Amino acid sequence: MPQIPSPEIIDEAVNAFCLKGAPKNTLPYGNGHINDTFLLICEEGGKEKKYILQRMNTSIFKNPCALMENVANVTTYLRKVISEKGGNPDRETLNVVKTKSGENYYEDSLHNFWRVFLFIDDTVCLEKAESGQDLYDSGVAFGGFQQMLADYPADTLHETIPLFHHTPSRFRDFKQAVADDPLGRAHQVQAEIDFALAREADTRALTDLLEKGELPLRVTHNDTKLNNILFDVKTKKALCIIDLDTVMPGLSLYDFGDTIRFGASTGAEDERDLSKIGLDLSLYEAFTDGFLKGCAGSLTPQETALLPMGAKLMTYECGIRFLADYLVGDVYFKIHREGQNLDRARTQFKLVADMEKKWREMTDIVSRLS
Ligand code: ADP
Ligand code: GN1
Ligand code: MG
Repeated sequence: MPQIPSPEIIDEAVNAFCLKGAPKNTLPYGNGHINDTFLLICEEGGKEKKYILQRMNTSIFKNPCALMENVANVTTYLRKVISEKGGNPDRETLNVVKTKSGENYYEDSLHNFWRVFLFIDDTVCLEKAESGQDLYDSGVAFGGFQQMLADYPADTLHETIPLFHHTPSRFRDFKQAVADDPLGRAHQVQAEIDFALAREADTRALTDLLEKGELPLRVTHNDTKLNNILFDVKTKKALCIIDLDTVMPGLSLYDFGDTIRFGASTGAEDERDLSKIGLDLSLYEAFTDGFLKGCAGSLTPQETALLPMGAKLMTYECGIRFLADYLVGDVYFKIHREGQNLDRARTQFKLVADMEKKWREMTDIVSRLS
C-alpha cells in the first residue's frame, strides 16, 4: 500500500492544475477502496470553489495516462449527449480539470499520478439505499449510462484492468492465493474457501456465452456500486455517475449485478454480524425495474433472462476477490481494520447463499418486469 502523500507533495500536485482561486485546504474525502481522494477547497473573492483531487492508484491502474485518456474522452462525449438532452453537463457527468500545461493528469516529483475533477456540490453518496426509490433511480441511471455510451467507439477505449470481470480468471487468481497462502491464513478460513471452490462451475456462466457470441459486448461502467453515484440533495434523484476508471467493453450483466450485490443487500459490505446480511427482494425488484427502464428496451432476451445470474456472479466474484486479498495480506482493497477484507468476503458469500435460496423469486421478478 503506498504511503499517505505528504502535505508538500499534495501542494506540488495542487499547484500543477488550472484552478479558480487560491488553494486553501485539502481534506481526505469519501469511502472509495482504490484511489486517495481529497476535497480541495480554493477561494476566490471570498467565495469557495471546490474540486476533487485524486491520487490515482497506479499499483492497480498500471497505465494512468491511458486511463485518463479514456476518462477525458468518455466525459467529453457524455457532456455532448447530456447537453443534447437538455441536461446540465457540469453536474451530470464528471469534468476533468486540466493541468497548467494542458494535460489530463500530473505526475509529481515522486512519480505519483494526480487528477482533478470539478466538485459536484449539493450531492450525497449513499453507502446504503434509504428506500426502494433510491435503487430504482440508480437503476435508471446505470441503465441510462450504458445507453448514453451505446454508440461510443468501444475500440478506442483502453482496457484499464485486463480481464476485470472475467470470473474464471478471478477464480484462477483466487486458487493461486489459496495455494500460495503467504501469511498462513488459509487454514482459518477453510469454510469460506470451500464455499468458493464448490461454485467453480458457475464461474463460466457468462464468459462462455460471451465467447460464443450469445451475449453482446457493450461499453459498460463495470463498478456500479451505489457510492459511485452522486444523488442530488434537492431533487433526491441520481444525478451523476462517477468513478469512471473501469469504463470498458463489458457485459450489461456486470453493471446490473454489481449494484445488486452492494445496493440490494440488507447490510453493509463489511458487516460482521452475518445474520444482518441477505438479499432484499424489494430493493432487487426496484433496481431491476429502474435498470430495465434505463436500458430502454436495448437488452436482448438472453441478457434479460440472465440478470439474476449477473447478480449472483458479481457477488461471488467480489467475494473471491476480497478473500484472495485477505489471504495475500490486503494489498488491493484498502482496509481500515484487521480482517476487514475477510468480513467483506463473508458478506458476499452470505448474499450468494441467500440468492441461491431466493432464485425462484429473483427470476420471477425479472419475468414479471420485462
Ligand atoms: P474510488 O475509485 O477510490 O472508489 P471514487 O472516484 O469513487 O474513488 O471517489 C471516492 C469518493 O469521492 C466518491 O465515493 C464520492 O463520495 C467522492 N467524489 C468523487 N468524485 C466526486 C465529484 N466530482 N464530486 C463530488 N464528490 C465526488
Ligand atoms: C472497488 O473503487 P471502488 O471502491 O468504487 C473495486 C470494485 C469492487 C469494489 C468493492 C477498480 O470499487 O471492483 O467491486 O471496490 N474497484 C476496482 O467494494 O477494483
Ligand atoms: Mg468509487
